[in-house]
Amino acid sequence: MQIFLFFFLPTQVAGGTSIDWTQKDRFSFPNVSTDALQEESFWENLDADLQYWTRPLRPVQWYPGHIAKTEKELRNQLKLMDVVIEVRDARIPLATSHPKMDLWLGNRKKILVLNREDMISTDDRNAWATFFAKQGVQVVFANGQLGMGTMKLGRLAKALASGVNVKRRAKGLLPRPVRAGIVGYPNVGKSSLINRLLKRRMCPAAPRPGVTRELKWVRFGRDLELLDSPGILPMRISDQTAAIKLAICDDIGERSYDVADVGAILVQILSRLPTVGSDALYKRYKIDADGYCGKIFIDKLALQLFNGDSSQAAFRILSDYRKGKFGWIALERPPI
Ligand SMILES: Nc1nc2c(ncn2[C@@H]2O[C@H](COP(=O)(O)OP(=O)(O)OP(=O)(O)O)[C@@H](O)[C@H]2O)c(=O)[nH]1
Ligand SMILES: [Mg+2]
Repeated sequence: MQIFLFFFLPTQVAGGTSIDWTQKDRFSFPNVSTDALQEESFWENLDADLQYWTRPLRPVQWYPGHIAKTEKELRNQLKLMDVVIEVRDARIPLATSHPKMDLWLGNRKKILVLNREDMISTDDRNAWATFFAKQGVQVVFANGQLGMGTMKLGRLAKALASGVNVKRRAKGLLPRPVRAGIVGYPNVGKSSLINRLLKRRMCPAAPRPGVTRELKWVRFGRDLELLDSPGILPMRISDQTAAIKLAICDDIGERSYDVADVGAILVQILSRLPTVGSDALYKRYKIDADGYCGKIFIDKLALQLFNGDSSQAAFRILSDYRKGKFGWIALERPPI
């Protein structure tokens, strides 16, 4: 596929990529549909486009007091864990991967949870499953809202840590509950997963980042203890394309970004994405999108519905995306 694209795609232009699909009839590739090629090229170009679009913007950074306060405490607690459950947002598994996590965990046993599995397509899910399987990483797809995957997670955590009590018995000690720490970026669904597993609302959960502010131990039956933790982000996010994805997916505090800027970028993404495209945007808002200037689109929507308030217009588009009004759309695909 990559070889085809090499011959097929025209030059990359400043301001993103330009694909001249009028050329498509001049070539014919057996067994490769135009839609598949378009989609492939969209994913290949997305990060380069995002880099170009985010460069002039104020950097997105969010490191509120409660993260600064609990990060060190969490790092110390991680040393006591038998197993760590790292939760990521299935729409952006790379952008929700903390650059220091592996360092903090050392050779501690880890389970990777891709939560919000209901918010991605089966193709996305299969692609990530293959990607992580190749890396030898144990992945559980879960839904913290409805509970799918949580029983498996509980079972897996206990199974991975079973060696702890084998060692204790050998030393003549009584068995103790397995300790599992739940860690991850804000708003990815950590507390919801615990509540679903316990079938009780033991940990506060709500649709905004920064709800859990302190570490909290809860017990699941006689043999598993779970540590809920506040969402942790790096103090400085160096990759601003990742930061924009966090903003679009509501995984970073709202005060860290300009909602109009982020909404404009989302319009550009959606209008270029073959599975959405400007037709779907037109159908929903009755405004033409061209894939290059999301800001004009937002301004038009602001005049049409919000008395010229572009923040409100941008927020409408962001919340439509988050509610799946354009279909469930992931913002990342595994690197090839
Ligand atoms: N659609 C969907 N929503 C989910 C899923 N898991 C959690 N949610 C929702 O996402 C929101 C955030 O969930 P939380 O459990 O508070 O997330 P958290 O990771 O604990 O967030 P912080 O404590 O802020 O770090 C809640 O409104 C949940 O109902 C899921 O798998 N799918
Ligand atoms: Mg929480």
